[in-house]
Amino acid sequence: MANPLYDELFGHHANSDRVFLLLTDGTEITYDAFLQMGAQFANLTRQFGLNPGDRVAVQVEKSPQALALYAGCAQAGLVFLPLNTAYTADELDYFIENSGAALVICGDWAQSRLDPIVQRLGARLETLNANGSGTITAQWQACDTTFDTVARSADDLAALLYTSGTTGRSKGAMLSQSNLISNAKTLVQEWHFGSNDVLLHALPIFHTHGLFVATNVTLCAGSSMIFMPKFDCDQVIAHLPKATTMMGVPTFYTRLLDDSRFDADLTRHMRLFVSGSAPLLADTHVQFEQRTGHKILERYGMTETNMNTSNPYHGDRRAGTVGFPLPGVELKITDPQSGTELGRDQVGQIEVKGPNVFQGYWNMPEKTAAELRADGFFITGDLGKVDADGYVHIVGRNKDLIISGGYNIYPKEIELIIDEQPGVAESAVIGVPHPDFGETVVAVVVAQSGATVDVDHISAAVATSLARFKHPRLIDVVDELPRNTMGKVQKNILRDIYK
Ligand code: MCA
Ligand code: AMP
Repeated sequence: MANPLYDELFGHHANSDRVFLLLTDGTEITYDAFLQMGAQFANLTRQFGLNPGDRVAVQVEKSPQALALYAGCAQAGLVFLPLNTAYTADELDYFIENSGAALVICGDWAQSRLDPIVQRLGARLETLNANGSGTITAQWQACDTTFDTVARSADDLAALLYTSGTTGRSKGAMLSQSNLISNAKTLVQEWHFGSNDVLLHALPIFHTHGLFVATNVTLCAGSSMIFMPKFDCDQVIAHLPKATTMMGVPTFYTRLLDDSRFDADLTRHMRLFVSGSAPLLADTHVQFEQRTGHKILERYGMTETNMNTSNPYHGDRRAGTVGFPLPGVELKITDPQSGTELGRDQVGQIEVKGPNVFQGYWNMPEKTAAELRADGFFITGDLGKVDADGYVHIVGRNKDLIISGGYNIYPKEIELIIDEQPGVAESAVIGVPHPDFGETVVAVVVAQSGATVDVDHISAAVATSLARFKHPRLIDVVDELPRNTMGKVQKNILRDIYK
């Protein structure tokens, strides 16, 4: 029966003995072996009583089995909900409750903290560890390696990915099957992926970049991936000779450039390096070309939209730009106040429309309406312009967002916790330049009159609630925050002071 996502990305590899995953210990996993794992998981979900459309929340370390959960969900018509392994119990509680996930899969390390949450919410908890062990493994190994693919339509939901919001509450971006398929096909074409490609995959698989860009493109093209547990410079340098392409966040490339072994010889055989998720400094682009002779191809995307623009494969890859709208994607620059479209070289908010644009936020119609216009244009919250040659430049953000090492951090989420702490009158959380992560988090705190603020207490409170990558690296107590005449905190002044 038809299930476009499964058929287009996975199903056509059935019985293929081509290598899909190359692990760092030399193990090779064929497409067929991978699909069998996925089918076993799909069978298991049926035994668990899950029905098409149910959400499966997954907070597990990167492994072939973890990726097979995605294949199994696609085949069984379940909605895949991957979660950052850094998220704390507080964060997970919200995602599980908000999504109404029927099944939650986590590593052994997270079981005790998730148990009370899933019990309260009436979900089922299973475990899967990085080495493939876990409560789920024995059960799925007893399952059939074939599964009758559940019929779905291209409009059905394939995945729910949570993205933080300016109000501090995360929103589940609903991605349909056709959102994912259309983008994967476009990227395969635009970046010339073929079955002979070997992608070096060092990204996490719980976000769009590692899952829907890197993995879906590989699946769509029938290529192979060198599947690394995480980014590690030594490992990347050791395995690069077997790769033809690599995708990464800017931090990957700056870390590689800091290593003298990364040079033209090591990369001579490579055909493509792609960067995204955060701005690639023009300086990094230039340094990379000088060192290796390769021009990094920078592209621009979002959780809500997958990829929107890309520098050209053939043609001039311009540093400091994110290239042209992808085929089928309309992009316009509008005035943030009036919504009127602006002309070439004028800076405004970036809006996009196309088959890649999501279906709205899960159970949040008012947030959907605020960002997704009735005519299909999505207001990205990024500020940019289109230059005379048609290249898109991202020049800033209309949303209060920090991007650290490719992870998004919404200041409001941190401010809400700091403001609740004893003696705190108010706080402002900002991003400041960081040589490794691009940006890092600084919290500026004002004490209530006559009170003293305990910075260690604030750190501990933030650590209890929020993932490590969101923790302020500096908490500074000041007398007052700079404000404009309207009384709004001027974060630009704070950014200048703390940079
Ligand atoms: C780890 N830490 C971080 C980050 N990662 N802190 C801030 N920002 C981060 N990104 C913490 C660790 O918990 C650790 O804490 C300390 O910083 C140093 O860790 P380190 O070992 O240096 O980090 P790492 O494990 O090497 O990780 C850095 C990384 C990783 C490799 C850059 O963050 C990463 O893989 N980032 C990729 C993110 C990504 O895939 N984004 C795509 C989102 P402690 O102090 O306790 O030791 S999708 C997206 O944005 C859109 C759609 C798009 O366009 O792609
Ligand atoms: P997320 O919603 O977590 O997927 O993050 C999407 C955001 O990352 C975008 O709205 C941009 O602000 C940022 N982003 C992604 N790619 C780029 C890029 N190439 N240059 C600058 N910012 C980027």
